[in-house]
Amino acid sequence: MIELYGADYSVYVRSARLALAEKGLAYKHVPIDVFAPEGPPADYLALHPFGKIPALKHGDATLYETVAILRYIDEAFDGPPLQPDDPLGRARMTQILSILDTYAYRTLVWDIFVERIVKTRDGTPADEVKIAAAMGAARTIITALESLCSGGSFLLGTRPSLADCHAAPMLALFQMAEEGSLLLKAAPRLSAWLAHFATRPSFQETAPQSRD
Ligand SMILES: N[C@@H](CCC(=O)N[C@@H](CS)C(=O)NCC(=O)O)C(=O)O
Repeated sequence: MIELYGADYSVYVRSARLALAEKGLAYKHVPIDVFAPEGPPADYLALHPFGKIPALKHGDATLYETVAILRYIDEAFDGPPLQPDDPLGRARMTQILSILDTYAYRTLVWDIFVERIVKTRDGTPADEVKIAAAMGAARTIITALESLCSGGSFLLGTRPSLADCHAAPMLALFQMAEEGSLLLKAAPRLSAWLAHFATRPSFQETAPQSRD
């Protein structure tokens, strides 16, 4: 039995859920709200000492850090492979995963999507200075991903990989902000990939039900 801990509003949890769905694996989703006023339950820290989501349990094995979870999902179970066969393809996949974690998450999700969409939902004004300051980095991220995108149906060619699973949740939120939509329009391969990936059953099944 696989157990995945986390909230469906989280882009990182959605990456893991996308990999599980693309692999065709059944799992139990255990909700953990890291943004609850009282924080995550104290016993969750035994699974994730940094108190982030997701974490995964499989038998006696426990894992945290999404990229480690993604690799485990792909390598420990049967199902369609979610990593390229060749060394350069695998290196490109790792490069994209690293760009997403190191540069994209904070800039695209927190500095732009959360400011422009989440904060303004309840009437709080967006921090325009923060958004403007993030735009240079956002442009660099989108340009880099556009140049790494193969132009096929998936980021890296003709079958889905962990790169798609990790990139789609972040870019889908970014695109909801007008700044994201404009930058993505100038990246035709990346936009076409995102539009295509968004039609996959895995993406539709993992749409956030609660808050983004
Ligand atoms: N490095 C972690 C990052 C996970 C992460 O930041 N998750 C967010 C939700 S999308 C979180 O738990 N945030 C809670 C917080 O920052 O307090 C991973 O790769 O899993």
